[in-house]
Amino acid sequence: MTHALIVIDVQNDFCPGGALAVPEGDVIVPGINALMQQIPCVVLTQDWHPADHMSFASEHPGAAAYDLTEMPYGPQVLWPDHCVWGSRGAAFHPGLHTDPADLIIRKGFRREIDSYSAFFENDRSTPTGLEGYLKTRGITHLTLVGLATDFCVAYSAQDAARLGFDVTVRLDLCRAIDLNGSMDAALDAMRAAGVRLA
Ligand code: VGL
Ligand code: ZN
Repeated sequence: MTHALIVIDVQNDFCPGGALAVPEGDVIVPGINALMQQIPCVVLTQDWHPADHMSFASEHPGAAAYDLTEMPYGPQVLWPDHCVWGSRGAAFHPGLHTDPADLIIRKGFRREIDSYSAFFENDRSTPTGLEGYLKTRGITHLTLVGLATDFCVAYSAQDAARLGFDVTVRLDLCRAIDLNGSMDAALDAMRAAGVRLA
């Protein structure tokens, strides 16, 4: 078996003090750095939006952050402006070791469509290319960690399982937003998809 560690969105805006702060988002950083030493392939993802991204509530007059809206591809939570490309908020947490990464993959860079998953945009069909990268390297097993458990980690884990990878999510190295029960729903969805929760 060949194993990769996928580190989801450990960026300043998802850590305390950031625009879309996940409670305790920063406490997982040392554990993730340590795990990088044990897995031969490390991939980092980076949420990377233009300043006028359609997932931002500020692009929808009258809408508030955390409202739900309908996009052509389905329901979409509207977020505070976050991870604007090139900004400090979009940078990795300064404590995260980025040198061990073989690949950094960016997502959410098209204005019209959000991308929670590291594999597909939110239409669930436009690929990011990560599947091809991992499969051409012969990687069969994935461990996922990062932010946020109930959005980008959960979407990535379900897609990875659907693509045939053996997937483990290290819940101790993830933290959640937990919006209206999204954490329980995400755990159920990951279990149903055959993801191992550790
Ligand atoms: C995320 C909301 C918006 C995440 C990214 O990384 O979980 N959540 N963009
Ligand atoms: Zn985002």
